[in-house]
Amino acid sequence: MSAEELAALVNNDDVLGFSGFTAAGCPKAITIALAERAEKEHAKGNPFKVGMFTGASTGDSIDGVLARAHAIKFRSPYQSNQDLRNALNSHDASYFDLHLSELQQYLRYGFLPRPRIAILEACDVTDDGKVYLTSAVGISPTIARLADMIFIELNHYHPKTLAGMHDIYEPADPPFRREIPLYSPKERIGVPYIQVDPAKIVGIVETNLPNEVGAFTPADDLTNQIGENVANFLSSEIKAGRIPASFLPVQSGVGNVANAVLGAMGSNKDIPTFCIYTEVIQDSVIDLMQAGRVSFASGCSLTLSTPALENVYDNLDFFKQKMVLRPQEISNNPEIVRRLGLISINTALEADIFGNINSTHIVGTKMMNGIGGSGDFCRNAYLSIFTAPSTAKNGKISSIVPMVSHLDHSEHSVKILVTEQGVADLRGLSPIQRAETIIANCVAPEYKDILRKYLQLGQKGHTPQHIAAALSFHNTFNKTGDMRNVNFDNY
Ligand code: 0RQ
Repeated sequence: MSAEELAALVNNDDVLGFSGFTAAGCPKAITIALAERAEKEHAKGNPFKVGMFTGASTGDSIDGVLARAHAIKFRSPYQSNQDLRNALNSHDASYFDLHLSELQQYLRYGFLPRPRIAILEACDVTDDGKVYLTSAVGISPTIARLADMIFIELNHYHPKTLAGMHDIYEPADPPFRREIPLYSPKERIGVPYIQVDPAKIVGIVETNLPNEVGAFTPADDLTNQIGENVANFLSSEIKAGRIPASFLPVQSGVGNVANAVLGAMGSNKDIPTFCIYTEVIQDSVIDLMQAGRVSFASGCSLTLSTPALENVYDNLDFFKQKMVLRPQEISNNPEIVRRLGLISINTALEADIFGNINSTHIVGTKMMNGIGGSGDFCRNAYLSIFTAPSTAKNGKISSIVPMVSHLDHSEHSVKILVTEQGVADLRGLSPIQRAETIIANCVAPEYKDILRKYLQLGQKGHTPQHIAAALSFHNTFNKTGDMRNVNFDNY
C-alpha cells in the first residue's frame, strides 16, 4: 500500500506506537503522510492530533514533521527534536517523561492508553507474521502485540541479512514474572523476530531510506579531558582492586561526551578489552570493536552515523558475532544491570554540590530531552558515574550549583562526578564532605569561591543548605544572564 493509504486509516485521537530507538529503526514514510493529512484536516477546521509512544527519541520524519504539523496530542518517552521540544515547552503537545525500561510494562499493565496502531520498520516480513526489525528494537514487541492494526515500512536500505541481530524476549507480568535468564551480555534468550498475527498486518509500504542519525561533533579538548579523567579513574579502581581485573560491562550514555569517554577508555592500556551492555550503540563502539578493544556489545539500537552503519552492513558476518539488539525493557532492565554489575556513565546537565543530578530541565523549567535510560542504569549500577563540562554558555552557567533546579537522580544514585576539572569520588562521604570534594575537584575556578561562600551560609543541620539562597545561581542567571554575578551579601 502507499504511505498515504495507511495514513488515511489513522483517526483523530488515535494512539500510535512506533518501532525504533533514537533515530535508528524508526518509520519515516507513513508519518510524513500522516503529518500532511493532519495539516489538511486542520485547514478544513477539523481537529487532528494523535498520542505517540516511541522507544526513545526518533528522527525528524516522526517527531519533527508531526510537531510542525501540530499533530501531537501527547508524546512519551525521551525526545531530542528541536521542533518537538518547542511544542512540549509551549504546551502544544503534552509530554510525560519516564524511565525507558518501564514503558513496555506500563503499556501492558494498562497504566497508559493502549496503542491502537503499531507502525514498525522492518527489513523482512514473512507470510506467517514474522517481522524482522532493522537497526533498533525499542518497544516494538509490546506494541505489535497490543495493537489492533500493524503498519509496516519494509525498508530495503537495511539488508535482509540483518535478521539474526535481534533477540526478542518479553517477560511475563507479575505475579507470574520469573528472573530474566540473562547472565552475561552475550547471551540470547529469545527469538530473532517479532511474531505477530498476520491478520493484524493491514499494509506494507516499501521504502529505501537511510536512518536520520546526525553526525557526531568530533571530540575536542574539553570532551577528551573528561574522557581521560573517567578512563584514569577506572584504571585506578582496577589497581585498587575495587573493579575486577577482568573488568565489568560498560553502559555509556548518548552524545559527544559519551563518545569521547569510550574513546579514552579504548586508548587506556590499563583497561582490558571490555564488553558493552547499554541501550545506544554509538560510532565509538564500532571503532573499538574493529580495534579489538570491545569484545561484544549488547544494546537496543545501532545509533550510528551513515558511514558507520554502512561499515557494519558491509561486514555483517563480523558484527553479527559481536552484537545483539534487545527490547528496551531488557537492555535497560534494573535486574540485569544489578546482576551484571555495570559501570554506568551518563551525562548531566547540572549537578549540585551534594551530588544530586538534573539531566533534563534547563534552568529548572524547559525540557531538554528527557531522563532516557539514565535512571534505569545509574540507580542499579555497580558504579554510577556522571559526567558534565564544568560550565555551559562560555562560563555564564556553572554546571555545578548549590541546589539542582530539577531533580532526576538523587545523591543516593550518584557515586562519581567527573568534569574536565577532575573527579569527585562521593562514596561514603557525608553531605558536607561531598560538597567540599565536588568544589575542590570538579567546579570551574571562577565558581569555586562563590560555592565555598554558599557553603558557609548554610544553616546548621546535616545538609548545610541555605533555603533562601539555594536557587540564587539560577535566579541571578535569569536576571543578569550570568551566574558569576551571584551576590550573597543580602543573605
Ligand atoms: O545548549 O545546544 O543551546 O548549545 O544544554 O549541552 O553539552 O551539548 O550536552 O549533547 O552532551 O547532552 C544531559 C542533554 C547532555 C544528554 C544531556 C546546554 C548547553 C547546550 C546541551 P545549546 P551539551 P550533550 C542514554 C542516557 C539525559 C538522558 C540520558 C541527555 C545544551 O546527555 O539528554 O542520560 N541526558 N540518557 O549549552 C543550562 C546547564 C547546562 C545547559 C548544558 N547547566 N544549564 N543549559 N546546557 N548545561 C540516552 C538515552 O536515553 C536514549
